[in-house]
Amino acid sequence: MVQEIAPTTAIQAELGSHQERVAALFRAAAHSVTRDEGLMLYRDMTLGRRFEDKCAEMYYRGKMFGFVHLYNGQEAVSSGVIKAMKPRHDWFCSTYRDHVHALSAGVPARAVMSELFGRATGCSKGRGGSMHLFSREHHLLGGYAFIGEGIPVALGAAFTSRYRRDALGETDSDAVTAAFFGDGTCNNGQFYECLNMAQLWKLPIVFVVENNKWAIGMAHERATSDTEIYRKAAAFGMPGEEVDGMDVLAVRDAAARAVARARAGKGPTLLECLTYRFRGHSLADPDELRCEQEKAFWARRDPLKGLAAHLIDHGLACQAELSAIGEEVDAEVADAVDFALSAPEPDGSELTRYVWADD
Ligand SMILES: Cc1ncc(C[n+]2csc(CCOP(=O)(O)OP(=O)(O)O)c2C)c(N)n1
Ligand SMILES: [Mg+2]
Repeated sequence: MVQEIAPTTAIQAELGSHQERVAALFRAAAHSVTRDEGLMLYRDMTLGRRFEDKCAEMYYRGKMFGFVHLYNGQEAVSSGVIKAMKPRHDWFCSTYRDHVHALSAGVPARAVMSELFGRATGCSKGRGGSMHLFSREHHLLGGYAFIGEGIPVALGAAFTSRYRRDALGETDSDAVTAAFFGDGTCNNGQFYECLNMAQLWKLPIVFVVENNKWAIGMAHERATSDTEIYRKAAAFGMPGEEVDGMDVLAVRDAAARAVARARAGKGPTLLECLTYRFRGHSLADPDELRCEQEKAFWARRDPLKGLAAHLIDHGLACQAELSAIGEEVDAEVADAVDFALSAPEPDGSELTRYVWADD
C-alpha cells in the first residue's frame, strides 16, 4: 500500500486546500479491479509516462520543436476516464496536453510520435504537432491550443449523439463524450455556457477537470473564488463529484458512474480530478515557481506507483510482471521514435490539403 504521510501544519498552510482535499479523499474509499483490467490500466499509464519522458529527451536533444506540454503525474485521469468508456464509440476531446489522451484512446504511439516530429505519418498528417492531435478513427476530437476551446466541440459531439437518437430515431446512438480540461480553464466563460446547455438538454457528456492546482504559474487558489470546482455543477442542477486524481481506480469508478448516467439519458456530470503535473507547464518552463515540499507531497502519490502497489498487495501481479510491461512499453516507444524519425515530411505539393472537410 502507498502510505499516507500526514503533511505538517506549516506545509498545509503554504500549500492550501488542494492537498488537504486529496488527503481526505485518499482515505475515503477502497476500489477493486480484476487482474486483467489492472494490468491493462498499468500498461496504459506506463505507456503515457514513458512516452512523455521520451518526448522530453527528444526535445532537449533538439529533435522536437515548438511548445510541448507533458502529462507526467496525471496519467490516472486519462487512463481512468478513457478506459471506462467504449473505444471508437465514445468521443474524447483534449487540450494542448494531449499526447496521453490520444494514447489512451488507442491512437498508436507511432502516429502520435510522428505528429510531434511533423511527419506525414502523424495522426494529423504532420499539420498539427503536439497541441493538435486528432484521430477520427479513434474518436479523438482534437487537442486545442486555446484553453476552453475544446469544451464546445465536445458539447457538439454530445448533442450529435442525442439528436441522432431522439430526432433521427437512431436507437443505438448512445455515445458519450468526455471533455478534458484544466483548473485554469474553469474561469473561462465557455465552461459555464457549456455546463448550462449540457444540463438543459441532458446531453451525454462528462466534463473532466484535471485540477493540477496550477495554470502555468498561477496557483489555483490565487485565481479562483471557490476552489472546489465540482461544486459549480450545482449552479446548473448538475451532479458534481471530486475524486482523487492520483488513484486510477477511484477515477475509473467515478467515470463509470458518470458515463452510465450519460448513456442512460440522464445527462452530464462534472468530475473534478485532483491531480498534479510532475514537470513544468511546458518543456520551455524551468518550473521554478512551485515549492519543493509541494512537489514532494505529490510525488508520494505517483499514480503509477500507487497502482503497482495495489496490484502487488492484492496478489494480482508480481513485480517481475510489471517490470516486463515497462520493458515492452520502452520498446514500443523506441520503435515509435525510430518510425517517426525515418518517416517523410508532408510533401510541399500538399500544402493546401486537409484545410477543408472534403479532403
Ligand atoms: C483562451 C486562452 N487564454 C490564455 C491562454 C494561455 N494559457 C496557456 S495554458 C494556460 C493555463 C491553463 O491552465 P489549466 O487550464 O489549469 O491547464 P493545465 O496547463 O494546468 O493543464 C493559459 C492561461 C490560452 N492558451 N488560451
Ligand atoms: Mg492546471
